[in-house]
Amino acid sequence: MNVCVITDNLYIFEHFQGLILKKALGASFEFFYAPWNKDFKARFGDEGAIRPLRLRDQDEGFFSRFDLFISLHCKQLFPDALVNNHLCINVHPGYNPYNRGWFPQVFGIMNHLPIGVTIHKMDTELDHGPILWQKRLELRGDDTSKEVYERILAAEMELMEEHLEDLLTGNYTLTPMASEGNLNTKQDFDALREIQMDKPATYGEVLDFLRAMTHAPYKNAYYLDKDGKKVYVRIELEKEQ
Ligand code: 0FX
Repeated sequence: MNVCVITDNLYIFEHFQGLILKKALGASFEFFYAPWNKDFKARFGDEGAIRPLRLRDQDEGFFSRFDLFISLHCKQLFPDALVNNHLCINVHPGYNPYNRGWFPQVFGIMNHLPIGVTIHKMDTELDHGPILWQKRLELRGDDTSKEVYERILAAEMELMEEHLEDLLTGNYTLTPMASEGNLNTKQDFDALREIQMDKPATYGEVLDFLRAMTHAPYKNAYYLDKDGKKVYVRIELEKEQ
């Protein structure tokens, strides 16, 4: 079996490589990243263990080389011709159908929606399609986006470790999504960043917002000072021992 893995996430790429050594059952894997991913370009170049590939420039001649496509935090949209005619599986850092799309835990913390990971068959809509396996994670009282995201990455790899053999041998059932859920885009995230100083909110809403936007080293939430300069805001939480 020939498997095409497309990823733009270094942690996942490295862990997945370890996983296939243990669980790959003789399948053959090729790895690709988005050509505009500068970090991968600098690290792996054009001919390394993972290579640049612009999916929308590919045709059936390329797609038909593979029996299975896996998106592991791939930052490119899969073309319709690919998802409609080939088995494409997405590993998504959210608990579908809640918060499909961008940064699921950020919106999960803010809007009190379930958080977790989902492995699903892809269709032409974003993070959409029948579910093979998923795992829900609990939100802790002192979590920010960063802590939750770290647990999400670990849970994705655990779920893959548990089910890679099943995936490669076709040992799974497809469960339709319970509903369409909701979808967030990068623009939705960017729209949250500037704090509207005169917007009324409860203390609870403000804390949830800051927990959701705290993810070092990223500078997410900010307000403008009297000189029009951005002042970035992060929250620090410490639970009693
Ligand atoms: O690769 P990824 O973990 O995931 C994102 C989407 O959330 C996911 O739904 C999609 N399938 C995938 C292709 O892209 O994203 P990341 O590595 O850019 O960011 C990881 C986390 O870091 C994110 O969940 C929140 C945080 N972050 C990231 C950026 C770029 C911020 O808080 N601010 C930022 O500006």
